Amino acid sequence: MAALNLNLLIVTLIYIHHVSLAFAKVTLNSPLFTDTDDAWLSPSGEFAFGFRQLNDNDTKLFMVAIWYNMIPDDQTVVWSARKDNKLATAPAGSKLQITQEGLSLTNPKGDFIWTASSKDFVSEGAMLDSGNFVLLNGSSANVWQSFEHPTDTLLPNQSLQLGGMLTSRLTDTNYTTGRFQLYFDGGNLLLSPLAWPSQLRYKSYPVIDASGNASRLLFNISGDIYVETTNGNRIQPQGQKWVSNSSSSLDLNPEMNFYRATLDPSGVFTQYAHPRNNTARQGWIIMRYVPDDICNIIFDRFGSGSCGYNSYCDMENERPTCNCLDGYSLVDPSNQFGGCQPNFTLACGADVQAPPEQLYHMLQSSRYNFPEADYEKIQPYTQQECLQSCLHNCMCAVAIFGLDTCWMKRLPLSNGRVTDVNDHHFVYIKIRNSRDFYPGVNEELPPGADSNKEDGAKPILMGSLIGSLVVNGILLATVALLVLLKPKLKVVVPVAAASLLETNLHSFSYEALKEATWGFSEELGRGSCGIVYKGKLEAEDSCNVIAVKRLDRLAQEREKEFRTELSAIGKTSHKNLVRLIGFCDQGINRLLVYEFMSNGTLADILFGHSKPNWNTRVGFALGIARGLVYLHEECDTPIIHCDIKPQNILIDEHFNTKISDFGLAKLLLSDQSRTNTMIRGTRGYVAPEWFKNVAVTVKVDVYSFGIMLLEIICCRRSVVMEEPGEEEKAVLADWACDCYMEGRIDALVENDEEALSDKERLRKWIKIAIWCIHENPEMRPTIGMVVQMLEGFVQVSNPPPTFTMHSVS
Ligand SMILES: *[C@@H]1O[C@H](CO)[C@@H](O)[C@H](O)[C@H]1NC(C)=O
Ligand SMILES: *[C@@H]1O[C@H](CO)[C@@H](O)[C@H](O)[C@H]1NC(C)=O
Ligand SMILES: *[C@@H]1O[C@H](CO)[C@@H](O)[C@H](O)[C@H]1NC(C)=O
Ligand SMILES: *[C@@H]1O[C@H](CO)[C@@H](O)[C@H](O)[C@H]1NC(C)=O
Ligand SMILES: *[C@@H]1O[C@H](CO)[C@@H](O)[C@H](O)[C@H]1NC(C)=O
Ligand SMILES: *[C@@H]1O[C@H](CO)[C@@H](O)[C@H](O)[C@H]1NC(C)=O
Ligand SMILES: *[C@@H]1O[C@H](CO)[C@@H](O)[C@H](O)[C@H]1NC(C)=O
Ligand SMILES: *[C@@H]1O[C@H](CO)[C@@H](O)[C@H](O)[C@H]1NC(C)=O
Ligand SMILES: *[C@@H]1O[C@H](CO)[C@@H](O)[C@H](O)[C@H]1NC(C)=O
Ligand SMILES: CC(=O)N[C@H]1CO[C@H](CO)[C@@H](O)[C@@H]1O
Repeated sequence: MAALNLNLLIVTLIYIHHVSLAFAKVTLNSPLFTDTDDAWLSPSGEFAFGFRQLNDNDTKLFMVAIWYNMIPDDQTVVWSARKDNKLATAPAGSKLQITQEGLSLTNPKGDFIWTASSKDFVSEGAMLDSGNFVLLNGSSANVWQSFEHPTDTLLPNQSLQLGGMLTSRLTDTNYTTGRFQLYFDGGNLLLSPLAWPSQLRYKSYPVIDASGNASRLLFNISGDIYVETTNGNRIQPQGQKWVSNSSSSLDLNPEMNFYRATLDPSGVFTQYAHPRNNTARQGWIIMRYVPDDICNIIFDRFGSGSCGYNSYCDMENERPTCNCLDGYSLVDPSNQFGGCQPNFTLACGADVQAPPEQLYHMLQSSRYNFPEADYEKIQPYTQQECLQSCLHNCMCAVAIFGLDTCWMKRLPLSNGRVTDVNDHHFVYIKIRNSRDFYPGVNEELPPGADSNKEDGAKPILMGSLIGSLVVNGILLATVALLVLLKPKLKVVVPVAAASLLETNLHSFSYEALKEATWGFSEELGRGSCGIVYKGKLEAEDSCNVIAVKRLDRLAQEREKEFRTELSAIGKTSHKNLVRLIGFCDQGINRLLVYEFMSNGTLADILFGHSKPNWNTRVGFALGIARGLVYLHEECDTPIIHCDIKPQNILIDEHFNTKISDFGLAKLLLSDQSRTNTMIRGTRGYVAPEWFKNVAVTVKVDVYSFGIMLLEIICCRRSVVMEEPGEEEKAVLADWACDCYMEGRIDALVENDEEALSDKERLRKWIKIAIWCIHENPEMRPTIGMVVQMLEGFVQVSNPPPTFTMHSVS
């Protein structure tokens, strides 16, 4: 809200200092332009008519408006030009002028944006002290007046005729037409939410029930507001918050106060007062309003209700406010009525096959309800059963439990409102766990969580939103990194090809990277292409840890390709790929700057002291496969990794797998003989076609993935020196094929209870791995197919028995 007020202030401040011309009457052909700050003022100077810049510096758009011109700091707009009930916006350079035909707004090219036309010839215009802008004919009769085309506000001495209506604006500072309308229908004054863009009116609420006899709504000159009926009666709005003059202390005095009545962005029709003597600077005061409680009045099967979707309405300080559910945030942060969205994905089919307990928790709340969002009502049911059902149902976003009944609710949630707090109303919101996907790895569960899985107890976290904050923090950090990198670091002027500029890669100077890595002092590891160092990029108010890879010298003819290759890598962006932040290409130095992954490589984890549990490994395999699908099938040009192995898979702090070093193998391996490559230690992962005279395709990665999938399943390296007598196990691929053919896959995961209890998947995944390591590349599935099989969407046929002959030499 502070931001909104500030914006309002900025806009109004601009205007207050510049309005200069004062005309009571406006003659023909004396135009106003957007680029001057002139306006047409009323004789007293109280009201002004002219251009107002929309609160948006980028696009420089303007509207035509009437505003209070004498209230310092608050030049409240009371009218704006609308066409088909939509705000007429004018680009810079537009012109507003009165001609014989009427009032016209034209863009710099002379096209009409908006007109107020009259059948009579117009001879002049006038901004009146009442706030009415009028066009007059030769005998000074009104032929057009702004009072007859109200937008969202009525002023004293203005009336709303039977065909008229008020339509709210979107927010206090955004004059685009909003969601509510006040209008006459069947002789009564009604309020309805609107369905954009057709402006269909949803279910209406009577603001003034005149038994069908209303003839107009009058804001009389003394400041009172009522409907006049056909037979001369006056009927006040009905509601406890609409105090009428006679019955109470309401003190109407137009000599002392300005008045206005506005259909607010929230849908509340409110009468405001502002003292004319503004020494107190207290702003507009709410005098009275109708309906009393819009939060509960607006209710329909269609539309979002009084607030936007996924938010609930509450009356606070005489105003409705819209609040997002915990874990949700505003779709448009500047519009509290615009609805909320979850901070996480919540959808069927969007998840890996992990138990929902590991992905979500149910946050308990109590105060509100969404009466129209139910899709299931289960009765009788217990509270525990209710929240379990919601947790396990991918469609369920919120569960409400009362007495013995469970209501399951789906998105988008509508008609959100606060309910009376009682002991029999429980709200459970499904929220994504912070440690994306596999908290089981990390035994520390947040406080209040019940970690005992055996008896079916559930991780219900009370009030803990740390999760999404952490995830978002990381997102923000990434953005901040990109934004902050620029100013402080010595960025070498890129002499790069246009293709590199399309990426977000930063070109670093060698000196900058040397400094960032403390002179290449902290070695993180040695890969096939070079040595990796830890480093830190310091920006104004943050610092970011990076990994800098210093590449071995490239062969002469490869130098050219370096940038081409980089531009392909630089454009990649996937959650299972390590992000390349920038590079250095200076003299003989070739360095790559990556985001730093805190938790080492898959090899460290897989072959380390304690085995990661089965579900974690399942997640690892799926993540890697998805990253490969992206490289092979979703990039502009397919990227073959050529060196898939656990040492090249990094793990971030949320236990997501990230493929690293992609795209480089091609660059770096080609000047070495293939024999060398094999000797370099990736033996066991290399597809047989490397040794033959056939083209190397994306299928080499599928082969390596197959080997790695076996390693992930079995938690052991692809080739090990076995004890005498155990030689059959030395080469994992052969051993796995043997075990599969002989029907003893249990041996592959000996003692891994979790894997053994997921036997179906175990068998299927071993079959997939065997298909992946088929001798003939054409027989191997594509990685996209592999993902579908891993996820269980596609049947896996039995691999042919020839596989038993498979061998890595
Ligand atoms: C007003 O809101 C509309 C709809 O959200 C948006 O397109 C427009 O840019 C906003 N205008 C300003 C000035 O913020
Ligand atoms: C908009 O532009 C004005 C004048 O150039 C400037 O003073 C103001 O700070 C800008 N506002 C925003 C929000 O950028
Ligand atoms: C101006 O309008 C009034 C009312 O419509 C009409 O009586 C009068 O003749 C018009 N005068 C001129 C000069 O058109
Ligand atoms: C009020 O409106 C009437 C016509 O609707 C007009 O004749 C009168 O001059 C107005 N009074 C003031 C003070 O503006
Ligand atoms: C509305 O008009 C009808 C018929 O003209 C009359 O019977 C009824 O009393 C009127 N109601 C009000 C509230 O004036
Ligand atoms: C305005 O309405 C109030 C209350 O209905 C009434 O007392 C007052 O006389 C009206 N003023 C005029 C100018 O009609
Ligand atoms: C409305 O209130 C004002 C000031 O309290 C008083 O002068 C006026 O007579 C009242 N009108 C009615 C209709 O009660
Ligand atoms: C405005 O109010 C202040 C104090 O309330 C008073 O001193 C001042 O004279 C008033 N000004 C006018 C123009 O009434
Ligand atoms: C996510 O949700 C939390 C809690 O509702 C909120 O505070 C935070 O701003 C949201 N973050 C984003 C990036 O939407
Ligand atoms: C450096 C680092 O963040 N290591 C973490 C890796 O993951 C384990 C388990 O979640 C953490 O305990 C380590 O702190």
